[in-house]
Amino acid sequence: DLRPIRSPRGIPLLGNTPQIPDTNPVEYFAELSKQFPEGIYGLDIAGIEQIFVYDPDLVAEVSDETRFFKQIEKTPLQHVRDFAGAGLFTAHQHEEEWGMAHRILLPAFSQRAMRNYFGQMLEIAQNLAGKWERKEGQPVNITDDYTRLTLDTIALSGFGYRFDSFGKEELHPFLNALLGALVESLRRSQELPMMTKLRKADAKKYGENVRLMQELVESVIKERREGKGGGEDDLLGLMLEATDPETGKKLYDDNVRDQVLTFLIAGHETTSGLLSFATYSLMRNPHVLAQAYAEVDRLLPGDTVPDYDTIMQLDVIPRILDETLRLWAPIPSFGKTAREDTVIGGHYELKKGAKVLILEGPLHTHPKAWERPDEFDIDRWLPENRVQHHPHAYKPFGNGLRACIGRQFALVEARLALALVLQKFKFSDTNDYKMDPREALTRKPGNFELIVRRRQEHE
Ligand code: MNH
Repeated sequence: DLRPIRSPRGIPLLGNTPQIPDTNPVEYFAELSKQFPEGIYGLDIAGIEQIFVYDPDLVAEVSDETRFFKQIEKTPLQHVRDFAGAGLFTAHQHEEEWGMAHRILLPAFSQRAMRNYFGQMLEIAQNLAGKWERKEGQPVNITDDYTRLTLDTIALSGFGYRFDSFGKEELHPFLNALLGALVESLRRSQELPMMTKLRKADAKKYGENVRLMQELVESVIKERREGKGGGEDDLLGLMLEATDPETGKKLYDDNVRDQVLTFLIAGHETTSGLLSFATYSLMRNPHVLAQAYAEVDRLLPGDTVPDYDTIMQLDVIPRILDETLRLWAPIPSFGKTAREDTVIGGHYELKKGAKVLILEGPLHTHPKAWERPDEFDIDRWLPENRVQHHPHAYKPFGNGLRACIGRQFALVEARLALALVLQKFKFSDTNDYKMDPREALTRKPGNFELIVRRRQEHE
């Protein structure tokens, strides 16, 4: 019983391309999903048929790695590859570089390995707290400060490199270059190549942004080669020295450059978004905020300095993070490609090479899998409730072999940052912030400002 994959009506030759907004395309895709309750629809974007999937049972099939894989060519990631090269995130599955780096770096991301990064994570979290203490009673841009936190944290713990972002008023030029490059690469993936060729000034700016990022990375590597900063067993140490157990080879020099850039990007953008959306969600859910305050006051009374074991004992804060990742996944979609002709859900025919995008927003709120889907309810994540979840209705870290390698790192860092911030501060939202998500590969709240104040005893 084959059924067609439905689509909104497009225009001859151009298909659906003109309908797709330049800003926040994934938000638009999520909005469209409401017209297709069957959990799947298609769009013709710049000549490529793109299938969107968000029914948990369809996602379960697309998560089967014998049938689907992560493809880079002819997806938005082919443009991200302009600057991230054969780094883990944008490497082709068949490329030798992916397997080598994956095997070399995986042990550095195990739960056990997290203890080694804790000192650096704490140092940077304390820099954030120090800044907010100096800002007493003033509005701070929450998202920008979490971006400073996560960028400084991955750079210091991964590469022994200090951005010192909290010492400066302006965001580091690396971040502007990254944003510019991400926006341009996303735009290229949504237009016909002939349109890209016409935008000469944008191409020049793109080249400059990419060069700025690569030069920074080269200076990080150079510092290490000259014996400055960091230990031998951090990420950069492994990238430069470790041999892959399977091939017996070390990573190639230009691949080290691609990996460092990849980790500087992938290692901060998303965690910053997570912390920002979590803070926003706490402001909107005072009863959850109260639970979080009670937890930090119990485990970290007064100005107790958090240690790793205490952070791992937290219970409310991790559930806040889980629920935030459900409603505000920082990477709102990820793509998979059919290895062969196949049928999903018993009805929908996909040809070999068919491109599927999993839409996390609609998946994470699908009524088949979630009760009161729009409610921020951290009790879904109590152990006794967790076991009842649909196994494929929650994918904030992607799926399978190409799922996020930095998950534990992100979660330890975010637990610590949120615990320290809640131990010391209260927020007030005098401007009545309205959520304004901004997509650039990942999404974060735009212009999210709150007033920060030091908490007093019994507040
Ligand atoms: Mn992360 C892949 C989400 C934090 C490094 N990450 C992915 C994917 C998702 C994702 C989704 C899969 C994308 C795809 O299929 O195309 N990552 C997150 C989220 C957070 C996060 C939601 C924080 C919250 N990621 C981090 C951190 C690091 C990191 C922190 C590094 C320290 N992530 C990666 C890398 C990959 C990845 C590297 C690519 C892995 C691979 O393909 O082998």
